[in-house]
Amino acid sequence: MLETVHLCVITDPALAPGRDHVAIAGAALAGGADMIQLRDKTGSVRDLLPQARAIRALCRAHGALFIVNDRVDLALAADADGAHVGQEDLPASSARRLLGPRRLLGVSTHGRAQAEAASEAGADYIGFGPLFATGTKDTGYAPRGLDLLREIRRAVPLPILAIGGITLGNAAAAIGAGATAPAVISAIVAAPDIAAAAAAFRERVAAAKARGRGPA
Ligand code: TZP
Ligand code: MG
Repeated sequence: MLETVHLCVITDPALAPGRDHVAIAGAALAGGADMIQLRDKTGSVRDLLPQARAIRALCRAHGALFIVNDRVDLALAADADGAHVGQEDLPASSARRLLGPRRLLGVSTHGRAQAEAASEAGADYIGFGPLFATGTKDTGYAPRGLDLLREIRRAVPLPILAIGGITLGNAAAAIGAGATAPAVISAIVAAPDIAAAAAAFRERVAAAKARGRGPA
């Protein structure tokens, strides 16, 4: 399932006034997202749990994967498909132990050594970025670019979600350089019509996958 993912949408209510995580996820799924990541840096786990459970149900109904960012406890409590940790969160090996062998573990990476370490620690997929410039998160990293994505594609056997500044205009390039799928926040969540934006991405990614990868 991970290998065939086309579009991961990451929920961020700060970019979608009047919409909560569930509404964002519902619209993204209606447009064709096949992976949702719940990402909330400020809410209490008590408030997030019912939203996570609602997204879990929506994802099941759409046959989509549901991943919780940062919080392995929330992922387990909501019966999510998995959790996604960054370089400053629980170490991947600890997250893997908590999640068990069946749930998915994603790890954010910014370079080749981190990608290889994530793979060795038992990640099921890696996030790689920021691929392009983004205003959504101060990552502390310059844009990593397509050449490094190609290098990581060659070095690591896992699915790669490209993240950071992904737009309708550059998503195909990310796929061509070896990404399995884009992970998108602002270009979809801040769009006036989230479902339509997700549908446009899905189509763009499907077309790029049909064309196959460019030269390594
Ligand atoms: N991690 C690396 S870049 C980023 C995260 C969470 C933000 C991506 O947001 P956008 O709006 O799709 O550039
Ligand atoms: Mg994190």
